[in-house]
Amino acid sequence: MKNILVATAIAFAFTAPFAMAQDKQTATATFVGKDGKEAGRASLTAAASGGVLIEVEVTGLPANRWVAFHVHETGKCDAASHHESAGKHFNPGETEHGFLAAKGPHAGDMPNQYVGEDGTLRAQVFDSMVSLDDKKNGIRGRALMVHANSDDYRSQPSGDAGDRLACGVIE
Ligand SMILES: [Cu+2]
Repeated sequence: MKNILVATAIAFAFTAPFAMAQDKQTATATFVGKDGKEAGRASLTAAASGGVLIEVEVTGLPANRWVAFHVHETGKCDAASHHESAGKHFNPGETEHGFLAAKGPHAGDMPNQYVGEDGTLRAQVFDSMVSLDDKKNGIRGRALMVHANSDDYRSQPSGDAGDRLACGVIE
């Protein structure tokens, strides 16, 4: 009897992580602000025909302005490094940055978003160039980034978007 219980416990220990594995069609991100404190969340949902819908709410941003919003290549949000830890834009196609660049855009490029009077960014953004699967354009394990300035959609390598104010690893 004792042996059966041990065997059951071992089997559970091995199967539990798979049972709890995240739905492949969805992901979440928790943002870390400039000060290292939690600054918001995002929910990501993969579309059946490709692309990912991103619903985002980030607080503590400069009010009444347009800010850049990108996917960066490294899923590491370290406020002490001013979120430089997240690396460059996610760019699996090795293209240029910007919707208005001749050889753009990066897969991680997304349109500027507006921060309201309360310093909170609330948006729903669709990036048709990325996925949540294991393919080359998969963004799970990478980072969402909100910048201090708007993206000019042309300047290399990152649209002259300024400081990195909030960063969230896509999990
Ligand atoms: Cu960026």
